Amino acid sequence: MHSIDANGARIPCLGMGTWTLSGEACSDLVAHALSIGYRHVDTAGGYRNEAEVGAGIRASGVARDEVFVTTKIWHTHLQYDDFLRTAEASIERLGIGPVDLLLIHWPNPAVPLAETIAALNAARGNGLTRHIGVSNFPTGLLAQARALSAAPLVADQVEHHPMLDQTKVLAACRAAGMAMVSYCPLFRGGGLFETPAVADAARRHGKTPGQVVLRWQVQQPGVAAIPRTSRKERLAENLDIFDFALSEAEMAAISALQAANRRLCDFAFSPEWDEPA
Ligand code: 1BO
Repeated sequence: MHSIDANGARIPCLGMGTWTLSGEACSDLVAHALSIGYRHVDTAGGYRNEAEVGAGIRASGVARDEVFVTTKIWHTHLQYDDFLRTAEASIERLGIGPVDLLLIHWPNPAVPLAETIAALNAARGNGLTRHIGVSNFPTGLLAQARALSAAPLVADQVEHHPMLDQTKVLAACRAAGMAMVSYCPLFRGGGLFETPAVADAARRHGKTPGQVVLRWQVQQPGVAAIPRTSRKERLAENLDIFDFALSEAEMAAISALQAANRRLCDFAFSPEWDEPA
């Protein structure tokens, strides 16, 4: 598995997203993912499945230090004490010791960023996490967060797929030595798989459209992707992207689709996003 070196963190460039997974099915799927080679699992307090994700990791038998585990703190818990209490509760629920990466899940303008970044650094200092970062931070907020943080931020996890222009966030992450981690990386069901850029590349390489899109993700320096699925066969399909490469022309044709700039995850509490490049 290829990894990204990001300010001291080694982040496997393909991970398992767990948003919407729950119960025993979640634990089973996490254990299965690790058994077939996944080494990066993403969860969040807001997903309400940390206990199940932790159980799956423990059940897999894969050594803890071989798996890169991320969790995130929901935007309603960003005040200093609340943040630390919430982080401790997440670690407790996971039951696997410190996580590898702790993220602020969404910014919250009602809480001074300096206060939350101080708490994030304290969580690292207290040994709750090895590395820290942010999620859903557009470039302006990312710059502020970096300036406020004593420890380096290692990732910004954002929605990213060929139908959404995240050129500016990716450039900012690269300039800062950070990884950009793509959630909703496949834009599945949104018409992307039927575009000639994706469908033709899939035919040429004997791969599925989903594999082509994931390959497009991880072939970009500094990008990791965390597709989610509830199906075991899809887990295997998503992982099978390291035996082919897209040509420069194929990468460019898929990247050109970003002009559509369609976002799946936009909520009342979302920050003001970057304009397309
Ligand atoms: C609302 C959750 C978005 C991805 O973590």
